[in-house]
Amino acid sequence: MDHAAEAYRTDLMTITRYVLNEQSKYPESRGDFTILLSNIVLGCKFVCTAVNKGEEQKKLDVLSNEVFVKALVSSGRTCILVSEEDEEATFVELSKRGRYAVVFDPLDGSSNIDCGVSIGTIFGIYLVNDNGEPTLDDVLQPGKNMLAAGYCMYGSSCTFVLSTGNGVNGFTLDPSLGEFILTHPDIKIPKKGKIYSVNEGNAKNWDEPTTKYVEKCKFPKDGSSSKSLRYIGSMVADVHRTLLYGGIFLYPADKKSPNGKLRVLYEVFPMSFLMEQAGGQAYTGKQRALDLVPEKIHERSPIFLGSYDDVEEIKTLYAAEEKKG
Ligand code: FBP
Repeated sequence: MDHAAEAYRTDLMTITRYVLNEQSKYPESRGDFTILLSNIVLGCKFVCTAVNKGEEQKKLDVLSNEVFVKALVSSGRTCILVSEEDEEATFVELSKRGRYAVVFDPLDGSSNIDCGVSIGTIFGIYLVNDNGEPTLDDVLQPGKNMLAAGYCMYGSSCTFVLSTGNGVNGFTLDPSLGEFILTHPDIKIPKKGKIYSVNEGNAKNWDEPTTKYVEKCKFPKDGSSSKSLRYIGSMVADVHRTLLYGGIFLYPADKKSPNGKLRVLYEVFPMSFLMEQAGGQAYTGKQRALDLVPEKIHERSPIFLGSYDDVEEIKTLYAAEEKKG
């Protein structure tokens, strides 16, 4: 018997154990974050089951939003919530209030549900320092101030990817245990990738740097081989592949959508936080994505994220365009 393999197989690093280990590094910590995260994990397990039951889209969007809002409020650890599904922010009543602000998309890519394509939940967590009444300012802050971010992908397997600002780790749900087990420790995105991911259907409305970049991916003039196009149209699935295989995911601005499509607080920021923690980059066409200061809770922004060297190429094209003035 391979005792080492057996020992590894039986040494179950669940997500709760992982977060408790992280927490033990902060003696002053009261366990609030662990409790908050366990409620997010509970919400993901619920949605995973509902998705596998093949519930129809409309119902699942609403259902998953209700589950997350109730789980987050009942955790007693949150003060303000922003959900893609709710027009207004949710301010938690005083008796149930805690010190975390959570921004989330309960079911991203939901337009893909009915054809069984992978979809996901995306979230970001801010720590709200002042004990006064929570305000929108507690969430309208740069993504670099986030304490943690992650997503849960509902696909061939259910995968929970998390960063608490100390690298990125992936956990896979073991249905027999009902537990997320560490399967992808310390994820590092390759420095350069062979894949580009974009909805080329919008190409006629792109600006010059984006057009030039995608042209370079298809017809490189430096003798390197052309990149492969992979686009699922579900951000969690496209970003998950980019994180593991490398390359670049972009949803640029275009004449029809001058701010792109993806939302800053609960799509752009969490994915940019993870990308940077994994050694990649995230850029808006003008600045580092995590330096953005949103003015509205459902604000959109163009985004280019992925392998460091690939995003660097886009930045060079936009810098040249800016020089042209
Ligand atoms: P929703 O907010 O409507 O779910 O849209 C988000 C999303 O589906 C992302 O997951 C995906 O990256 C993008 O829209 C796909 O957009 P498009 O169909 O324009 O390429």
